[in-house]
Amino acid sequence: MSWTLEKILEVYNTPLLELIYKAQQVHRQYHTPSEVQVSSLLSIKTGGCAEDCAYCPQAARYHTDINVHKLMTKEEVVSAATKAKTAGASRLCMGAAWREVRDNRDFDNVLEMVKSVNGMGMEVCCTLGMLTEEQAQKLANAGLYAYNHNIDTSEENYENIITTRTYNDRLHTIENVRKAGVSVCSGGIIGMGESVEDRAGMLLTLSNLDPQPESVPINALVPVAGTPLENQPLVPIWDMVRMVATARIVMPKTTVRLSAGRTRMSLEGQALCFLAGASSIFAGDKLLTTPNPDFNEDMEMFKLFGLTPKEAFKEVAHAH
Ligand code: SAM
Ligand code: DTB
Ligand code: SF4
Repeated sequence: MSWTLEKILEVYNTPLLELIYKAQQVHRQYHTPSEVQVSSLLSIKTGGCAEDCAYCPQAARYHTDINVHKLMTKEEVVSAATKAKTAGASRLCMGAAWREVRDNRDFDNVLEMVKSVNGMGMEVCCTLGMLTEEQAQKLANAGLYAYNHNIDTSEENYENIITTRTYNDRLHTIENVRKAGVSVCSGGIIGMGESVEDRAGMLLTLSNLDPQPESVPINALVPVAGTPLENQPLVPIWDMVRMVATARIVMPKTTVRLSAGRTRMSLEGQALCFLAGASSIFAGDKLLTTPNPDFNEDMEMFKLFGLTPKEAFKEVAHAH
């Protein structure tokens, strides 16, 4: 099915309970409703980034209170991965505050980290900024499972959020990841002051990728002091539910991740997001630089809702 902006807006604006019901129907057709993919985030290089992403505490130009550090060692990464795996995460996502990957020693070290974590039987994901086709291939050869590269918002709204690169730069990296045979993870953020059309526009771009991304993270902005978006009001949970449900309906096979912003969501709110088709979370008490509910809290939530963490390397159950 090929979506248009109008059709996506119509889905987004469906009466709320009707929308959740429709999304849940699609969800059950393509996914096992009790399974949730659990990823753990690790910031392997924090802060000092040259880009001007208005939401980001790691951009060097904003004065934020974060613990800036250079690239971690492989040993530090393996120890963090072991902890995450023991706690129940099947995927480790390593993030670096880089504009793009450069062909230097740091990149060679990242390739070694990917090999090690893959060797532990975990799915390895990286988010390192822009990549060339060759770099994507090197990551694939090292055993990379997925690459995260968000488009963040609509094409029209992009320059209001980021000026140091273009929407096309983003799409180009996603293409390079695809060519290397690595699973694509791409989504965005709501609560940055965007319009409903921008939200639908972002989903339109993602749904038009061929094939559609295997995973789509939906983040609620975490406003960080010192960034241009520090005073943005809290995203209503209903917007999050609508966004998750719409992503679920327009990209039926995709894993929709209820990503940043969960510390300010109630359990009831999160339950509605799972009903609306979210089937993945970031677990562990830290996202990249900001707080997240801790593992035990999330396992309690899973128990309460009757959810179980999905094993590594298991395909989503596709309907025929
Ligand atoms: N530098 C790389 C890049 O930009 O692709 C990788 C790391 S970057 C921090 C990964 C993603 O985190 C961004 O694309 C954005 O969607 C999300 N993100 C960053 N800061 C955020 C915030 N304050 N609230 C919600 N999401 C955020
Ligand atoms: C994604 O979409 N969200 C994650 C992950 N991909 C890399 C990052 C969220 C970051 C939230 C702000 C922070 O902790 O710095
Ligand atoms: Fe840098 Fe990524 Fe943050 Fe943008 S989102 S400032 S590219 S770390």
